[in-house]
This record gives sequence, C-alpha cells and structure tokens, in this order.
Amino acid sequence: MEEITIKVTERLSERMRRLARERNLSVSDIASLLIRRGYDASSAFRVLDAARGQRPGAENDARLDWWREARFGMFIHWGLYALPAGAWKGVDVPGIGEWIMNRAEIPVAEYEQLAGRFNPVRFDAAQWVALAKKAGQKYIVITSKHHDGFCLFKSQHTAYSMADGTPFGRDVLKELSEQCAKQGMRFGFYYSQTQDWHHPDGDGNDWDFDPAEKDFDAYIEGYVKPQVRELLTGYGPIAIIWFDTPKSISRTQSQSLLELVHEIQPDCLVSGRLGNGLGDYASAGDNKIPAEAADLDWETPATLNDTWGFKTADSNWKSTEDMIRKLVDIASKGGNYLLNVGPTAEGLIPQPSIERLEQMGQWLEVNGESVYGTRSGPIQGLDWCRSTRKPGKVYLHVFDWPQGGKLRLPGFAGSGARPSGARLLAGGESLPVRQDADGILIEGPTSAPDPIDTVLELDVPE
Ligand code: FHN
Repeated sequence: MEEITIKVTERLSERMRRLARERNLSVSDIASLLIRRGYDASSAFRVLDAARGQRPGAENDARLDWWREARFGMFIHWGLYALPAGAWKGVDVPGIGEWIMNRAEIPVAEYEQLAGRFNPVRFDAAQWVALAKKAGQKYIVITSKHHDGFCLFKSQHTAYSMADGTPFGRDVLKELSEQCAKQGMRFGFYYSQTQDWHHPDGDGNDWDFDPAEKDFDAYIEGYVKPQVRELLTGYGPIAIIWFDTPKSISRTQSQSLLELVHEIQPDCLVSGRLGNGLGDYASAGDNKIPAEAADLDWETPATLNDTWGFKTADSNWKSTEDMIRKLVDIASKGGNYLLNVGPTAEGLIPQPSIERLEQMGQWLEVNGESVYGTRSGPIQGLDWCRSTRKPGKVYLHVFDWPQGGKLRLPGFAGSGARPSGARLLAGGESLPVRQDADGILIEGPTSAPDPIDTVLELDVPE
C-alpha cells in the first residue's frame, strides 16, 4: 500500500467520515472505494457512449415501460451474407459474417448475384417466434436492411429485396410480423440508416463509388426516409426501429428520422444508435456491459458466438451459464440484453443457438420473476453476486456459492432497509436471515442449489 495525501473539502471529509462510521470501515477504505467507483463510472460512460445515448427526458417516458419490463430480446441478423457464410471464392474472410462484402471489397455487381441464389426454403416464421418465446425473450428485432443494402422486405424503392430479387419471393418480414402478432411478441426492425454499400449515395462503399461524388442527404431524404415509412406503415405496430452505426450522420438528419418514426408510430422506440444522443434509450457497445448500474435506459446487443450474420466456421458458442449470468448482470445494472441469432441461407437458426436459448428459457421459467420488470438492485460491486429489485423485494443472484452456505452482505446501498425474510426463489424454502453490526447474514444450504445462479428472494420493506 502506498500512502498519498489528498485535500478534500470540509463537506466531503464530513461525508466520508460518516460513511466510514456507518460501514465500520476506515476513512482510507472509503477514499479508495470512491476513487475505484470513479474509475468504474468513467468506464461505464465509455461503454454507454453519449453519441449512442438516451435523449434527455426519455428516461421518464412511459412508452418505454414494456421495454423496461422485458429485459431480454432476440436480435436476428439475416441477409445475403448467410450464403457465403464467411468465405468468398474459397477464401476465409476474417471478421463478422455480415461484413463480408466490405472486408473483401466485393463489387456491387458481383455481390448482388447472391440474391439470385437466396432461396431459404426452410424458413418458418412461426418457429422463429416460438423459439424466442421459449427462450423467454420478449421482443424480436430483425435486420430489415443491413449495411449491404439488401432488404428483407418488399419496397417500392428498390427491387434488391427478398420479395422482388430472390427465387424465394416472399416478404419474410410480413410473415414474421403476423406470427409475432399471433404469438404475442413485440416486433421491431433493425435498419442501417447511414451505411449502405449498395446505394451509390450511402456511406461505406468506396470501392465502387467515389465518396466525393456522394450526396448523403439525397440518400437520407430520397431513400432512407421513404423506406422507414414503408416499414412503419406495412407491418402493424412496430416496437422498435433499431438504427445502427450513425457515423457522421448530422444532428438534423438524426432528429428528422426520430420525428418521422414518432409521427407515424408514436409508440415505436428508436435505438440510441440513431446518433447524436437522440435515441429513446442508450445502446452499449456490442457485447459490452458497463461496470456499474447506470441511471438511464440502456441495452447491450450481443452475439451468441463471434458473428452476427451466419458464418460456417464460427463455432465459438458462449455457454448457457455465461449468457444467463450476462443477462442477470445486465438486469442488475438496469439494462436489457438483446441476444443475436444468425440464421443460415436455408432459413434455419443454428442448432447450438436453439439449444442454448431453450436452456436460458428453462432457467427463466423458474427464475424469471427476478429478472423481468426488475430495476437495478441495492447490492452492487461484489464479484460473487448480483442484485435486482422490485417493490418490496430484493433478488440476490448468487453466482459463486460460499463454502458452508453462509451469505454475508454488507447492507443495502442508499438505505437503512433490512430484509425481514429470505427464501430460495426456486422451491420457496425459507432461509434464516439476520442483521448484525457487520451487515446481513443469510444462512443457506451448504452447497449451491443452482450452480449457474441461485436466486434468493428477500422481503425488504420500501
Ligand atoms: O456493423 C454492425 C454489425 O454488423 C452489427 O449489426 C452490430 C450489432 O450491434 N452493429 C454494428 C457494429 O456495432
């Protein structure tokens, strides 16, 4: 330990002394804790970048209530890139599958040819939606148009679509929207508003088109907005428009897209990746989870392996345990987990994804109460557990069960509340709980009832 001297105001020193007394710690411990928190908070800020942030005021908006309740959604990346599935002309193209056109700088004229071979005869909208339900996911967001410009929906503004450019010839988004309505699932569209490697004025393709010649505003006004209008008028109530990679989109352009969405469907949410800090909720970086609870609405989009779009060679599947813990970690910090599947060119969701999602659903079947509709919990910053809360309840999620089953908690941050009862959420067995000078002590079974996450339900008066 190194000793350093810092000067603080009288007010701060008084508060640190009080905290030290309350927690039975030294003032020096409190100072270290605060400094560490400061670092964590600054890294939380980077994960929740202001540019992908939540519009001021939206954090109190009741339109987000269903989304706050949901906590877990299914992301679907599906498009022409599922055909090459990570390899072009026999050569592996490194990186995420849906970026193959960009990474290999495939000319539009060549990449477009894939559409003639896209015939996903095994696509079954009912099965995809049923899988999301089984997994315990409460909303689906699917790529209506990714950066490669190919549209999964029928559009008056291009024939480069599943409906008009492929032998399959079906509007798969229509089929999915109908199934979502039938099975009670919220439905939303990913739409790449800035990057479009197929459109001469879209961002990102400088191997076919000269960037100096591009008219990005004409692309936004003449193509993006009319397409967003089509998506919001042809498919029933749309839960979310998930814009992505804002890059250099101007504030005026982001603002006008936001207004367009809200004018057509006032309840439709807009992701933070609209850009310029104007989203209805913030978007964390891909697969990134902030170190601390954040006082805003946010979501982590995440992969099940290392790619979004299907890639034959990517079998680096995350374990079910890892993903359950990630879901819980995110919920404990007040966020949502949008977990991706990348269907094959035949229209099938890969089996390893199905298995893991079903297992997550089985866990949620028993423990969902401690995830859905919860807020970030009062116990933060401990490695071995997470916490979520609902009125009158705190859920303690124990990842690493202590030897002997004695769970020692430091107390609840920001309140003098103490639990009046504790039980295992699975099965309901009551557990002795007491509060002493060192904090809260709960006596559980000697070994972990659930090696992934044992959830304890604590009664905590508000
Ligand atoms: O470039 C995209 C990527 O392909 C994928 O769609 C992810 C999902 O969050 N978003 C962008 C990278 O952040």
